[in-house]
Amino acid sequence: MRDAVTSLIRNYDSIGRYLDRDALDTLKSYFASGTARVRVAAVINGNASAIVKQAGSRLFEDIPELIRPGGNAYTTRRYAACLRDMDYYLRYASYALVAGSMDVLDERVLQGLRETYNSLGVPIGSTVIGIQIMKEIVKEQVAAAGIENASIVDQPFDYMARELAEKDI
Ligand code: CYC
Repeated sequence: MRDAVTSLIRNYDSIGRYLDRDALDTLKSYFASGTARVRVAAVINGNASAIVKQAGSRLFEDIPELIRPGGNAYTTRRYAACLRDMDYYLRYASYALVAGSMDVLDERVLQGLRETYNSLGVPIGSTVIGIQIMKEIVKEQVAAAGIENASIVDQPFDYMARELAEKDI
């Protein structure tokens, strides 16, 4: 698992070079957004269960078939599994935000996930919508907390959504 700094060092070490201008710019922008990253993580940590609950309600409002007989989130067990998955996405998004790297998402969340979802009939399109809804809720809360530089929030949610959806054959 890597963060923005360890990824950079690893790349430069592999070619035996000192950190050049590009590397220093990357580092500067990571450190400049550091306070915002930590503050966003604090907003997520402090509101995680409410965010997941609200996102679930919006998702099932938008796509009510999911919780009707035959829907993938029908039955209490699957409903709970769906909210649990949303909670995973939120928690790992907060890690990726702090790390300034999507590596943790690849390693801990996305690896093999599509295959699992496909074999269980979990609809990927609806999951992607759920991830986007969570992103919007987090952005609302981040804006309400007066955090500037909040553009960093999109990245992990968009990354998970894209990786889940795009590789769908
Ligand atoms: C199931 N979600 C699963 C399963 C895994 C994950 C492994 C199968 C095993 C289980 O039921 O627990 C996902 N597990 C993860 C992830 C991690 C992990 C991401 C990384 C930390 O360890 N169904 C819907 C909605 C969606 C949904 C669109 C919620 C957004 O209709 C989710 N996931 C869902 C459901 C199941 C599931 C309903 C249960 C499916 C079943 O057993 O039939």
